[in-house]
Amino acid sequence: MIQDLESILDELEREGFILIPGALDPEQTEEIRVHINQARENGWEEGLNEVGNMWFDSLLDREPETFGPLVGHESIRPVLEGMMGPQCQLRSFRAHINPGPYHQEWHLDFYGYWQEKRRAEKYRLAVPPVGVNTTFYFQDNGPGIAHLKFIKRGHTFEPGHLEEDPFDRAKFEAWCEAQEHVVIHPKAGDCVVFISHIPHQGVKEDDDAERSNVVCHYQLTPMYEGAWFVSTARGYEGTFPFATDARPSRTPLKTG
Ligand SMILES: O=C(O)CCC(=O)C(=O)O
Repeated sequence: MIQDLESILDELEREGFILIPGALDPEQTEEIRVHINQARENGWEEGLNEVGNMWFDSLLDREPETFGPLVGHESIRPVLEGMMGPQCQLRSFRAHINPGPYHQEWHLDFYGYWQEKRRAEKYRLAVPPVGVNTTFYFQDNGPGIAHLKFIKRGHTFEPGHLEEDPFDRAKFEAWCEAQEHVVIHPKAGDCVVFISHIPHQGVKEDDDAERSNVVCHYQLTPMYEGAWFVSTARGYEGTFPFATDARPSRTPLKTG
């Protein structure tokens, strides 16, 4: 339960992330953990990449009764609403399993953020798009098991080389390694809320540990199809979890 919302929002803005302990109760955590594993047994994954991340993009559509409650989940709703209000839009929904060794590349989910920000500055009415991740964990990521690492306040400055050489991974990794880091150890049921353009990296310290998570990406303004983001947008219909109809109800026109 969120106690002091304003200080949480301040921390998210200042540090680029916050950890909400116990966002899911143990029953819901277990139910979703089991369904993610079943999805793998069913062969529903989109792929397994070279750093050990298996991803699933279809679970919200396949099993909305299990996965739907994670969208704008009541435990994190005040944070999402406090940051974005009714314009908060679900951009994409992706589950992950790390079946074996896992050492994620340093990355920004919203790689194109700084590019879009520069673009927006050229136009009088344009505002840069921004993204927020809510990543739910289904196992304990304690020391010796796994962690999530951020570049300290890495949402406030542009990564070196990203503008001139966006595809030079070695340069980017070296730059990220040279920065100051913050390491966190989310537990089963915890949710990490973070600004989508903060550089981060998930790692398994114990190759044999079971590990899975679900990431809901939110955005504040619709982004054009080509914006450089880690996942593909779901589209428009049904993607505003907090919006209510703002139109005043119709009153008859006066005549005569
Ligand atoms: O903990 C992890 O494996 C990394 C999570 C991640 O990349 C994300 O939430 O976008």
